[in-house]
Amino acid sequence: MSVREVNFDGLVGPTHSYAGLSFGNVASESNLGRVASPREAALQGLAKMKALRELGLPQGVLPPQERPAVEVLRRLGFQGSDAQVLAAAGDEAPRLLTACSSASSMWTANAATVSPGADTSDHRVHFTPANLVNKFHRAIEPPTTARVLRAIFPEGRHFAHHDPLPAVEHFGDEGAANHTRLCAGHGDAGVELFVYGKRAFGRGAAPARYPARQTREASEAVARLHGLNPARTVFAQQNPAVIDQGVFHNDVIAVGNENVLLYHEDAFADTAGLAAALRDAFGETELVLVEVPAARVSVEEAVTTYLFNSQLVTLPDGGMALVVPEECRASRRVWDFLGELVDGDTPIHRVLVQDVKQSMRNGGGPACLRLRVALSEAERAAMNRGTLLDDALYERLSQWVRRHYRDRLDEADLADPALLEEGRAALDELTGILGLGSVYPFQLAGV
Ligand code: SUG
Repeated sequence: MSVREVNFDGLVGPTHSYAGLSFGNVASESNLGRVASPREAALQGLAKMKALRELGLPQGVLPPQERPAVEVLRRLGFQGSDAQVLAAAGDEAPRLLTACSSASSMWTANAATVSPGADTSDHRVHFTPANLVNKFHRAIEPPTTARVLRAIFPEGRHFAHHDPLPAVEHFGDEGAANHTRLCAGHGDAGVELFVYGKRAFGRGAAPARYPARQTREASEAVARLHGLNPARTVFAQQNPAVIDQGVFHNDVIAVGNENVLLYHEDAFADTAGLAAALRDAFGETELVLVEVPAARVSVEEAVTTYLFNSQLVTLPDGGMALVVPEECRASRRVWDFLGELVDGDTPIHRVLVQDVKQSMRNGGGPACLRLRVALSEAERAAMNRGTLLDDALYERLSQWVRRHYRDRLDEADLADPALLEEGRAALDELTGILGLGSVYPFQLAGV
């Protein structure tokens, strides 16, 4: 098995907080103002990475971003020393400071869309960082995301990097959260499924209450940039009614792996049309479509438990496991459903429960926290391997978190210049640990 899927999880950053920044994301809005524990959040994330590695799966790490984003505050007119910029923003525009402090880059499913070499016309792995224009606190992520991805996967023979799409709503792009790759095996040419919330210019159906964060035009542009085969590329609209119930990304209501797609009955605008298009694009290979009826799990239960925001992974000895958040076990109906699923006749035979509560309270489940990159042996050899988790790196990162992270953080702490300094010291050490070179604004200033 020379091509393997590597999950790159985002390490939670030292400013993790509950700021109610994501309109349309029910958990984010309802936890506004709760005291957060950046340390616990980062350790929960690391524990998940370790658990996946213990299943025998390769695991990677993506670093957090520099926050508060002082350089963004400067672009918005705040002046003086870094401490003066923070103090002025905290006084005059506290919500702006909060947005510029979000640790939202932890949700690396939104970092980029990735197409492996088996799907692209030049056989390189293609990366397009998501522009995340729908939310200001996330729209400031792409420049650092792009630098980090380039530092890990050097542009050249094996890897191709594109610029994020133009940063306007017309091309709203949320990355892999709305992109699923289906294939016989990770090394085989796949079918890439792009799910969008609406068409630009509001043609056709669109949600009424909450925003559609991904446009069809954005998905089409990414597919073109990556040189995907049109016969093996499928575009499908998300059901606008579920966006209005809090399904702000498709990965909140569907998850796929190899030849299996697990999805809620109400996930798509035209499920029958999508099933036919996928079967057509898949050709000979057997496609397993597992539809969860609304009568078994309601959309509301899907949103509160994040059943579909689980990681569906192929185990080294065959068969698939579903890595679900603890909230699934707390729901009798969802837990019963999972019991039946693993005993049933789909390839999914195992459930692994992970506690990622700190992230869940901001609407980020296990699948949000990881970016999937299928890599051949040669590609794994060509990448920066310092980001691949082994026992030693897990230990080092856990200690690094314990040394640098605060145990509690609320909004009032964000203007504290000591927090900025602590964060920079931590990130400077981290880029050394991961062997990334200089990727942060504070490291690049004056270079
Ligand atoms: O973009 N939450 C993130 C959650 C992202 C989940 N990702 C996927 N489904 N793939 C978002 O809405 C909330 C931050 C706050 O409110 O403090 C936030 O950004």
